[in-house]
Amino acid sequence: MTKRISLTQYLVEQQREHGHIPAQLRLLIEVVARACKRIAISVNKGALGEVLGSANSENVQGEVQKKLDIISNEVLIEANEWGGHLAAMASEEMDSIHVVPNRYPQGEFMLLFDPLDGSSNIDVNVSIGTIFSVLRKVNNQRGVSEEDFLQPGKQQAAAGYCIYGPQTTLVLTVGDGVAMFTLDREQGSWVLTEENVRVPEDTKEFAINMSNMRHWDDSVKRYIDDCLAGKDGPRGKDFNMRWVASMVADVHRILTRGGVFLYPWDKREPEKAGKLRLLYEANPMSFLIEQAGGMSTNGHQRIMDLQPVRLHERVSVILGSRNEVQRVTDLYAANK
Ligand code: AHM
Ligand code: MG
Repeated sequence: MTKRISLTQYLVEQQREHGHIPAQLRLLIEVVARACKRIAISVNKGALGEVLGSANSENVQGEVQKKLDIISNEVLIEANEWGGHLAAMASEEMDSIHVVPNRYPQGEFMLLFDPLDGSSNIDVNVSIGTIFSVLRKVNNQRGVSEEDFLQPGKQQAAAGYCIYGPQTTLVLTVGDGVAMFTLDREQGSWVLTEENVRVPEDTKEFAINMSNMRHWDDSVKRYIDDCLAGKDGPRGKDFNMRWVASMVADVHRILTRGGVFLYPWDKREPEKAGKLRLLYEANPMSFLIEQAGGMSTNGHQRIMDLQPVRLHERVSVILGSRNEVQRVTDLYAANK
């Protein structure tokens, strides 16, 4: 029988052999993984758990919250606030940061998350997920403020997501490649099922919401037109298209077999930003994609170099197979 490596063993070995993971970070990742297990149970129950549907509330971005958005947010906060590994948390579903209450010790890390990404897919039984990002608190004073969270993505200490699909899979980077752990439901444990995940440099598959085509700018239009022209066009090959409308599912496919994902800025946006959130979605996914050998830009710049100015800031996202992302980014440069 092949030896099964648990998440705990993986983290202990990373800490021991490579020194990537200080003890607080190891605890943090284990706690997040445990919280994801609880979220997975709620997601699986669906209608039986009375967790489907809207919650009659809106988040800070004016989006209607689903019951499972709120449940997942609470699970993550409850699981993480008492362990002593965190100073504060920030979530797509909360207006402002959640500082660890005084009754608990304050840790050196800060956790950011989109508790349940792909909200439009919750009620229709399509894959959704939890995305998370970990930053170090850089100021040494006691207390933590929103500004402490405004760090470029390249400073992330760890990032990952858990996808609730046909399988429940936790995908993680601590800055030393990407590993995947599948939830063994009978044992209740995370088992290492993929290590050194690599995104192929080339692809014949793109992911974009085509219904927004009339709003795209010229660079994106040109790129997609060339793909659609197929093997008789300038690309000389036929392209396939996929769009799950859950970033976790689209990114998971790209980490598994390559591809390019675009949620670009479009002409409906008043400012030069896209739909996805820099701190909760774009940065953690960019960290994973880069660690797997892929590339991630906003069309002009590497996403992980961007200096955030606001907690809930949005950003244009183009990520995945290196040569495709480079191609889109070159088109932007040519259209300047
Ligand atoms: P959410 O965080 O409110 O769920 O929104 C983010 C999601 C992404 O998972 C996905 O890539 C995108 O929104 C889909 O948007 P659209 O419905 O415009 O295609
Ligand atoms: Mg989201």
